[in-house]
Amino acid sequence: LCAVKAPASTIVYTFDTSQGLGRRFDGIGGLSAGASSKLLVNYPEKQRDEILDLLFRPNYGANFHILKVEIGGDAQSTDGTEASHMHYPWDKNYQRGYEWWLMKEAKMRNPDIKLYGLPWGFPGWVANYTENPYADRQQLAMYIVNWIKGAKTEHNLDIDYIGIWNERKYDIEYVITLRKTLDENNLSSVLIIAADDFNWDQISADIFTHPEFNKAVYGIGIHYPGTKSSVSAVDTGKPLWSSEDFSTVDDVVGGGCWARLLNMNYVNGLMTSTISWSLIASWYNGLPYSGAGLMTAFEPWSGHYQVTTPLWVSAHTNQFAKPGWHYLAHGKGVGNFTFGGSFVSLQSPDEQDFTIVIETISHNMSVCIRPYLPPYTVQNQTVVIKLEGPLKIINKLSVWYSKLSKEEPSSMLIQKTGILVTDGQFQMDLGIDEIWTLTTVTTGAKAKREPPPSKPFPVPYFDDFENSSEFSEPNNLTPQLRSYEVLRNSTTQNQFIRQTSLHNPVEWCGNDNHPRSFAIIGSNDLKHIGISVKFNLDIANATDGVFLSTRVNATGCASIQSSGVFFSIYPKLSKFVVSSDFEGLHPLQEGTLTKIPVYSRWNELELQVAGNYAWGSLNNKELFDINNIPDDPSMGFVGLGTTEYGLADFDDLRLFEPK
Ligand code: 147
Repeated sequence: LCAVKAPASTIVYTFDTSQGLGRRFDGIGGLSAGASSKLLVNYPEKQRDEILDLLFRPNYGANFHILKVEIGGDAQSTDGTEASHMHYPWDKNYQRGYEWWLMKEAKMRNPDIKLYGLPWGFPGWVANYTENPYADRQQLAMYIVNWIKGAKTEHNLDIDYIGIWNERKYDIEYVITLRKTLDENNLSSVLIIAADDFNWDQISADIFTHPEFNKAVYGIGIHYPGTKSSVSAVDTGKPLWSSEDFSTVDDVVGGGCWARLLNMNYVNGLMTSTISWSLIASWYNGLPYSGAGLMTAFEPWSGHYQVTTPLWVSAHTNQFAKPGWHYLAHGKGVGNFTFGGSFVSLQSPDEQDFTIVIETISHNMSVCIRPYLPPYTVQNQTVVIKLEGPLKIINKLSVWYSKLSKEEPSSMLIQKTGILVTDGQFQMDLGIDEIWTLTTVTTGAKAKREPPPSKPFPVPYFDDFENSSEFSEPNNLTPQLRSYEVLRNSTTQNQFIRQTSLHNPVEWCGNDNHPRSFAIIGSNDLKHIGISVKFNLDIANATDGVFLSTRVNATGCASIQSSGVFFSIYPKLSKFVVSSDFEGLHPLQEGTLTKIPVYSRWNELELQVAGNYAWGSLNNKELFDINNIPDDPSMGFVGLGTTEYGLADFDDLRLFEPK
């Protein structure tokens, strides 16, 4: 005999707009920050367009409402550095990096998408070479306003929202100064979200105590709130946002995490926007937080990408509700089901469209990277939904369905037969780990894409940077400390890359203050590998030396702790050092560069590593040939850099099998 589990009793849920609505919905978004889009820009055009369509094109894929981007600060911001628009006080350049490009691609596909900028770090000068960016508040405000103005004048992009300093302290006086400076520059439409940190009560208290600060702050944005806000935050009356959330690997559980957040951030916390770090995991696999995006694309050389669960989860909300819609009131279309799971409902401003999003994701299928998720249960249940008041006229709802599963392939964003609503009422059987969108919107669609197969990073590899646009970041080469960009010699027309920053930035990591600059390339499993590059130090403010490395095993905020093989040359000291660590604290061999001229010319530096052997040369003169390379780490990225503050030019970067 099989015991049939008694179904949980049917509960009736009433949805009604006649007593008023809930908060304004501000939209769901993704973050391109921390060099998270580094590899995307380098994809073949066909796949690049497919990916951008999947992210931004309305009624196609994720259909994001908000694109939040880093305002580059020449500082490590998770998986690399992003370039500043003002490396120096005298410098202004709005062609660097990939965020301008990404914002334009997003706007091209969806002119209604909202843009939000936020700095992680800053070039040192912004803070007068202190660690405090608020040392000169007006200078910082102008630096930010310049970025917003550059977006408009150089790219015709209107920035909608601007932040303070990612996950670091805000300064009340600065926020007021920023508001004033925006207004003085005809940018009153740019709204301040503060302060992208972790504490609802601190900023709420400051809003209540400082009237000018209160006026300056449009909305409160908090990171990883665990679906909760606070009484004081709600009492400010300001829009409350989860302005960074998720950070979870984009597998099924990541999808479950994202589905739960998109509903519960409003149900539990009255948050009207949720923004994922990251939009797309488009940095090398093996860098920090690999795969923590709403989809993945880290193989520009093959064109391979992965359309993952969280992308389709996004579509359940994003295709069927828009910023400017309103949530229904709690208890009248927003809430928790008695036997687990949650529902939100949204209505368009003209009251013509109506959408319900239901999720019944179980605890183990919805764990995010942070914060801790207390246990809860979800059961199979039958629910009756009663549409009352003005909603009673609805007689049909389109249905989109997803079922998350670890055992079987999940079915994502499947259109089901529509529900016929009779007398404002219908019944549904809800299973576990499901997402349902019930909507009057009829434009929903699911894109179908066949990405090409995955391939390893290609070796041999060569880049002379002639095919990059000037001021862009070098393809694939990912700066970890300070900034590298493509430049053109106006006489010879030769393109090369330059390490551009002269000082430590105001850091975001808080531990990577180091005179070396550093950029990596390849893949984290390169074992036996050669790297060579041309370099030129015949420039003003040049560094004292440069280096090559292999088996780089620490990146992101941990870059300076990397082990591996590091071959540094110091032409002014006429010296070279081979060390087993980034900082050169563990030398394996040292020697002199006697009689090898380095200045007033391009030079060639080469390093090869195989097993415990390493050999290196400068301008084809062998400098060392050693056999005591440690076994550990046995593999890693390859890299190049400068040994000191200062500029250096590089060209003709080559990776090859060791000879
Ligand atoms: C955030 C950053 O803002 C992102 O750039 C990215 O690094 C992301 C990765 O999860 O996280 O930084 C955080 C780092 C640590 C915590 C929260 C946010 N934490 O431990 O609570």
